[in-house]
Amino acid sequence: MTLIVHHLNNSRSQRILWALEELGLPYEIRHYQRDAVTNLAPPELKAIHPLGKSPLLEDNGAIIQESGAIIQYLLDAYGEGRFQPDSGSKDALRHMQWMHFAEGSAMLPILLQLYTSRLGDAAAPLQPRIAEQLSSHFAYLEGELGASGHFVGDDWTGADFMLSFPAEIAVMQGQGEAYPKLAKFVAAAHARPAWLRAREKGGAYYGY
Ligand SMILES: N[C@@H](CCC(=O)N[C@@H](CS)C(=O)NCC(=O)O)C(=O)O
Repeated sequence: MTLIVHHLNNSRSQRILWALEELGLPYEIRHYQRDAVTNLAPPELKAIHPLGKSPLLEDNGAIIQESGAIIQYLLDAYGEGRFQPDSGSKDALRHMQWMHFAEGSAMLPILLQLYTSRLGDAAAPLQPRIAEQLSSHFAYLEGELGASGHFVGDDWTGADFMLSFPAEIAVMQGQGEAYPKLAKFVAAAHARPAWLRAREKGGAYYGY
């Protein structure tokens, strides 16, 4: 096993470092910095993958893309049963759904809001629908967080690693009071020694 994370500062890639730290795996980080003006990834990432986006995980020369696939790969290959429910259990289905939901559903209204915010008045007709979708997705996440403070079962899983990113965005947007369970979830994640080690190694991560 030779794990390399192609890591962009201030990005979704941070949760990959967190997962690796939780798993206690050895890994190397190749750092990439966003352009100060455009905020885009530097062209060097395109030498690793045609889209030039992060995260990318390299394991013994194979490139694995997509945060959810990367975390699932790490859990399956090296987790030894940790951080995911037993396969075939009821929680396994719930876990798979959340692993996909984080990027497949939760990020869409967040990104629509980000891009349309640059259009000013031209985006006005779209804003009510985007605002409604954003709040319904955050409210759904808030409602689905169990009494344990986790999305699946009673302990940390890959689903929590994946959903930490949209939850962090809700808090960064100042919505912690509207979604107190999400705020508590983010605070609990950030108090984990593994998260703190990942933050130290990954470099700047928004205001966190
Ligand atoms: N669904 C992909 C999204 C990857 C993605 O969009 N990454 C962003 C970082 S948050 C990126 O590399 N942006 C830089 C750019 O597009 O230039 C995943 O979760 O891996």
